[in-house]
Amino acid sequence: MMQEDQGVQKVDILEIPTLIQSLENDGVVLVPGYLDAATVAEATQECHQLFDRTPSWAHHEEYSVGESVRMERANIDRSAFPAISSTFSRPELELVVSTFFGEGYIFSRTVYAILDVVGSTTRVQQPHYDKMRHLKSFVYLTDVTAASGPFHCVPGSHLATREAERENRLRRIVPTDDDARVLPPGLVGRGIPVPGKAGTLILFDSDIAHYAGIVTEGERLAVRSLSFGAYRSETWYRKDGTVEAAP
Ligand SMILES: O=C(O)CCC(=O)C(=O)O
Ligand SMILES: [Fe+2]
Repeated sequence: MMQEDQGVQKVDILEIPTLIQSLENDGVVLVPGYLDAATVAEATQECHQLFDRTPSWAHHEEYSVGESVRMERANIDRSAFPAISSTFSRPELELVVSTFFGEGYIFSRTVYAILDVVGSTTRVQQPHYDKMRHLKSFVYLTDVTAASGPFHCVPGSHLATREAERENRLRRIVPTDDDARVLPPGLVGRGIPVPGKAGTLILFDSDIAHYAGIVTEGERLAVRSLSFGAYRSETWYRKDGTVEAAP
């Protein structure tokens, strides 16, 4: 285990038991140096290719000022995008996901490449938890400081959210975007920034209260993948009774 810093534990990707324990206790853990400099550079090029010449298997999303491309990992052309595809296919990452979720886990199903710049405004800048629970693998491709809109979270808050969603989940109901912005009491204003060098991996349980910081200087490039437990293979519904298809 590496040192603790502002409440977010830093762990090596190979230290599975420590990593899982941090995820269970805190809902978040940091893996500095998950990607080496060469892979960061290669993944950065690949992101710009995704933004500028979006392949047919990827979706260029509406995104304020900045860029967002979503894709299913299974569809990624691995020979043209080796760095991004390998980042989310590494056996050591899969071991984290399989240990975390157990049988029926769904590994790095959906992948996003997102560029935030000065002036980017998105709903995820509001404190929230994610509607469909997942384990997020969030990799910074630029050095992220307080000025470049770091990820923020409230360590430990995933337990309160999980409790708040318990009844919904028993009935396989996902909350609305608005519901997922009503945080259990005591969490408001308690988010801490999670800065990191390019190549840092943040793993978090999406039940944690979290939000994106606002970029005031420079830009923040990041790729992320969503992994799920067996529950994601069931049919989930919105509150109005329609089927929830979103990632
Ligand atoms: O961009 C960020 O820092 C947080 C984004 C977010 O809400 C998420 O990945 O679920
Ligand atoms: Fe989120």
